[in-house]
Amino acid sequence: MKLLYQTHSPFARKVLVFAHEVGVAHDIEVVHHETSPTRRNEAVYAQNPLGKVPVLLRPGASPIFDSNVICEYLDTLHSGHRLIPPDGEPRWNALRLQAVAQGMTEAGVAYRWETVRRPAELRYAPLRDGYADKLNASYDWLDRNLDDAAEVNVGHIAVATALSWLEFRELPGFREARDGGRRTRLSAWFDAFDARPSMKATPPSGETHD
Ligand SMILES: N[C@@H](CCC(=O)N[C@@H](CS)C(=O)NCC(=O)O)C(=O)O
Repeated sequence: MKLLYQTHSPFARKVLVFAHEVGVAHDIEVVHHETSPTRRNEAVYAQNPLGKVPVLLRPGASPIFDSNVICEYLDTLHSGHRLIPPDGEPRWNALRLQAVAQGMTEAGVAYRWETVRRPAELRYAPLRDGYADKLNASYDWLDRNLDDAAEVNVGHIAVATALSWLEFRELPGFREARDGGRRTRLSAWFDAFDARPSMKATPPSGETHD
């Protein structure tokens, strides 16, 4: 299989960390692609009408895209412990956690448009502040609600890769709360997760090309 990837995409990294965690990374050839809504990448558009990575190319089968869907697929390729719990509260907790992570990453991308990516005269500060609110509220929610005692699941992978990217891009930080307090539980959980071999094997790097 080939994974259309980007070394600085949190969504693509989520998929690759997942692949490492379930033991299928050795079956995947990682191919870096630059993508941006302002710079069309024909090779990516040929596989995904949204022009976004990650995309998983399977021999003799159709491409799969969106990190959530690729993770679902990868979870069918192994016989070990499922990282997407099949049913019950563990499933809803894992998927809810993944949804928060997706939303944080999307808010982070949007925040960057309003701070560094858009030409200065087109930036809109209220929108930037609105996205910062979403990030801070999500960090607070995670500090209270992250099920750090549960077995590793897709939600944990999504949150860890999101937080790592938010820190890599120096976006509003998750360690310090706005009232000056520290989100110690979330920080400790992240630092422990970040030490896993799957995270160490997939360090983020590179700049965005718009
Ligand atoms: N919901 C998608 C988001 C993927 C995404 O936004 N990828 C970014 C890279 S971080 C991208 O390729 N953006 C190009 C664009 O927006 O045109 C997923 O979870 O895979």
